[in-house]
Amino acid sequence: MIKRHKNPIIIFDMAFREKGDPRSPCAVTLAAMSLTQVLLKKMRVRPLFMPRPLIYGGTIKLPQNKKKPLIFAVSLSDVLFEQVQKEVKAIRSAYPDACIIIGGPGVNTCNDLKPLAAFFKDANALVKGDGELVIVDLIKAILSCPVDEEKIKKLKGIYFQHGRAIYCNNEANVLTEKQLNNLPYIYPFPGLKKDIKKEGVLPISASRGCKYRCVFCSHKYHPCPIYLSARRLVRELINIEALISSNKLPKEASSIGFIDDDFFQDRGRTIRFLSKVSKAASLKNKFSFSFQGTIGSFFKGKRKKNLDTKLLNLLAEINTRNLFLGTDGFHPQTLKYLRKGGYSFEMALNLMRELDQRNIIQYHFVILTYPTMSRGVLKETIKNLIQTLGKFKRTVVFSIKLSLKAFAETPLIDSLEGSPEGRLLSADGNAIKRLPFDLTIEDPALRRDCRRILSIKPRGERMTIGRMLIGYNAKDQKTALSLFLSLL
Ligand code: B12
Ligand code: SF4
Repeated sequence: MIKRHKNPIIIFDMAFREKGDPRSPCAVTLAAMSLTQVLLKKMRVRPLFMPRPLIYGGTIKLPQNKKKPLIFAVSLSDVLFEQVQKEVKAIRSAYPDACIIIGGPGVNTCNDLKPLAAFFKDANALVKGDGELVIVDLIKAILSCPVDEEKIKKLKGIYFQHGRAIYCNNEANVLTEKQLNNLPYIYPFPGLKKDIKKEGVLPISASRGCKYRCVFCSHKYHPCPIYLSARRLVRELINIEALISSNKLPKEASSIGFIDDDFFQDRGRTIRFLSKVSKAASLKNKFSFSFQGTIGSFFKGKRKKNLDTKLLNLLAEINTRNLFLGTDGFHPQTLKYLRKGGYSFEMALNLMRELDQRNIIQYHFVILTYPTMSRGVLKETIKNLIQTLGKFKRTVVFSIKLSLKAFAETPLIDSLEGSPEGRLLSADGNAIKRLPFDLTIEDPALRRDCRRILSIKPRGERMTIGRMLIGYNAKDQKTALSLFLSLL
């Protein structure tokens, strides 16, 4: 019989941030939440969540006098490639016997895990795709004495090195919709409670994957999206309500933040869920919601030209705090370049008007520049942004960074097979957009001026060029954009 080390401590070290990112770090990311729930259900584990990585001064409080196996779970995103490299090194040097496993979007986008593993020599394993499918077996195999290599050989989407033996399977783990719906419900970890109190919101991912194919998006491993059903979502709300009532979750957990790529892509499911919430007073009065989505999903009909008023009315009926929309392109040419999901700039404006009339706050992500953009298009884009803010000043806010930064090429991107140039334009779905100076920009004057703008120091108290315009009201955003335009 294989002997196994018992009661490992699993440390989720995922609270990375790019320098200057104003958002406060959360210790329990959704990956940590979901993986821990599965681990708790299937084996005795003690999860710890690091709100700050070691390289940023984070510390870990381990139980004293008890030598238990340590397993570090780290998420890699391509933007933070170098930081994760440093963190993995720091973990290895502080805890030489620990087992380090890396997963996350940066691993999921890699065709071949072998070259990626070469950049993380201190890690023991890489996991590609939905971690819930392999995490338990992988950890059990690692804890076996000796390591259960037969078990590891059977796992998908794994790179594992043990002595001289290397196991590499490049087929990503992909949950089926049924498996997604059978994942455990939210569990009130102390770290999660702290995060919810601090952020004032409980994040939920109600789907995996996206049906669109924007040019910059680099995190797809699901061939088609899968969704939590309306029924499961309602049950999750009932579960959350019970946890709040019994003080197991703070009251702030009633502010739900759906962080899906696009919550609205399956219209039937969305309408069913929103209708159920609007009809059940207990849910309608207790919860408020924010959603992430894209413009295209608010249109219906054969050619997707008609605004979906039923959907819009339901959003207005329930307590919708705000919508985060990946509008991205504020110029027809930009939308075309970005290959945004089948909508025109005019359709985006129509949706903004309808949301404005319903008094729904709308945050629009903006990608300001793209590799082949001309100076003229950049100027028109900024004019469009200013006009839009003027038209819908009650409800529209942009999430945009006015600095135009060079894109640091990462070895990870190099390893993407046959990447079209466009993929080098990175968008994090949040705010920081980068201009890859290493690609051809048609207009040499624009290139020169972008560099000039970058060197400008902030003027006045809140006038920011080269900073993120998040949390600014429409008036301040308008002023900053006008200044930016005057410099072009
Ligand atoms: C919400 C979100 C955030 C939130 C997270 C809030 C929270 N409480 O979790 C905030 C705002 C903090 C955030 C920050 C950042 N984000 Co973000 N974010 C997202 C978003 C929209 C959802 C992520 C999510 O929770 N998904 C649901 C969970 C369950 O899926 P998952 O994270 O992929 O995890 C699964 C697998 O990847 C795997 N896995 C993940 N980690 C690990 C670790 C181990 C050990 C194992 C075994 C498996 C495993 O198993 C998990 C379960 O199946 C995604 C887009 C998306 N839909 O994924 C972008 C996304 C992940 N973000 C991205 C980026 C770039 C960032 C930032 C780097 C931004 C920045 N410039 O600082 C930071 C990095 C934060 C970090 N520590 O990694 C990119 C990553 C691109 C890439 N290819 O690397 C994405 C894909 C957006 C995009 N389309 O470009 N983000
Ligand atoms: S950027 Fe958003 S909408 Fe576009 S493909 Fe990626 S997840 Fe989907």
